[in-house]
Amino acid sequence: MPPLWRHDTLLATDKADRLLDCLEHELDWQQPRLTLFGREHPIPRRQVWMGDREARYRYSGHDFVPEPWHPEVARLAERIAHALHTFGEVPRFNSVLLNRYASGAERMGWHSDDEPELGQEPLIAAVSLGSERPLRFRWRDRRAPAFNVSLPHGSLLVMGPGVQRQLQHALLPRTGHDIRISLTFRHIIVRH
Ligand SMILES: O=C(O)CCC(=O)C(=O)O
Ligand SMILES: [Mn+2]
Repeated sequence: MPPLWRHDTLLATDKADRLLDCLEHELDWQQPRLTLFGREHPIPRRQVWMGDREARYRYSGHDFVPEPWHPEVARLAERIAHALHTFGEVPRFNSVLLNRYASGAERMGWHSDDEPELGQEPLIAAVSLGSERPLRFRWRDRRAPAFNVSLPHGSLLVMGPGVQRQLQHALLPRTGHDIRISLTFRHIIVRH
């Protein structure tokens, strides 16, 4: 698996349109509050955490109990597993974080998806729907310039081995953008 791999047309436009509409209206989008430098703020986007019941996850200091799989999202997870088959063994995605950005003002700050529940070398598969916005990457040690990866409607971006360890990513605010939904599929190590 290459570190970053993009498939621009995982979903044809009409399928991506239908999925965007379905997720926008059928999910119970949440806007949790997070504490940053001692002050509470609502996150600048909405989200739904979904997956197997035992795939619990701590994210920015909060414990998330996943919503049950929406059938369309479960189908998409299978579709991704199929697209990744050429690379050999693919983890079973047992959870997904869905992010909904109503406009270009909504965003996600710099981070790596490196929570211990994701294991040493996580493989994260991100599907983008709606307004095309770049995901910006920067090296943790600043050894090379930051760069953008463009995420078209219906595309898949896989962040493979080394990406979370060496890079951070962010969805920066931009003027003139419409709704965008991303689905970041993950494999959480379940501890009993
Ligand atoms: O919306 C995006 O493409 C980025 C989402 C992301 O980084 C995440 O869910 O961890
Ligand atoms: Mn991320």
